[in-house]
Amino acid sequence: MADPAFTLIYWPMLQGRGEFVRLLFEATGTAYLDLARQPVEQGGGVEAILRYTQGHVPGPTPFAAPILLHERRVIAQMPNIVSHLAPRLGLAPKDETGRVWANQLQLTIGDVVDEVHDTHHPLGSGFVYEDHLQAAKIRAQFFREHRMRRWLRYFEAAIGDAGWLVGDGCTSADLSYFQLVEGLAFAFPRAFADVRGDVPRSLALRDRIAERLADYLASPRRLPFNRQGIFRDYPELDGPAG
Ligand SMILES: N[C@@H](CCC(=O)N[C@@H](CS)C(=O)NCC(=O)O)C(=O)O
Repeated sequence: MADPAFTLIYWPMLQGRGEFVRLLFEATGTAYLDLARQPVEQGGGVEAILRYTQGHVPGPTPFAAPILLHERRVIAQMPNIVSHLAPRLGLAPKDETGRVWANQLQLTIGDVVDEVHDTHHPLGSGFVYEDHLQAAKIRAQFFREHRMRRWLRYFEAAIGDAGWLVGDGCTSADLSYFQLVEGLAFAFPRAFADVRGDVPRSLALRDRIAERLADYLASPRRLPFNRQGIFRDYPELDGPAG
């Protein structure tokens, strides 16, 4: 069989930012090579990431994963990868206004992802979680009380009567929002329970996407959320939402 046209390179043990890319392929039945999840002898493993981020491969060097290889391009930055893939996979709005809006939402989802990461790593990524604990509790409480409901209400208000974030069909932004909602529900179950009544359209969108992705979500390709990814279920960081 010919090699797939698309190669994703991402940390093999966690969903992280790579999952936002993976969902585009999985939702559209697009073949892709998940390179770092292949054996090292076949060019996979963490070594695949390092080959690119350490500049051992010709072309522009990405700073971090996720990385997409497509044709002769090496593309990094999660929202940038999504905006490259969406029109090619039938997941982009048809008009330019819609595409700009979808991209804006995607970048905003990236902002939320950064904030969620900082709830458990407020001092930066150079320390183990235990070193963050005191600051993480303060940061997570702030996120729960002042940010989480606000973020979710923002996306809720963007969902139109058709039930999608942009226009009248499913776009890449919806798939990424699904992942965000799932991640928040996993990481902050208590806070999420407080907020869910405010966001019925978000929950309906989440369920619709889950249905579309049912085969993938039940497959071993979908890694479970874990404490290495962006969304981590530390009970000491959960609590009431504001
Ligand atoms: N803004 C970038 C962030 C990329 C990023 O931080 N990737 C993490 C994994 S999710 C990483 O590999 N970090 C390694 C590093 O920063 O050295 C994006 O959205 O892709």
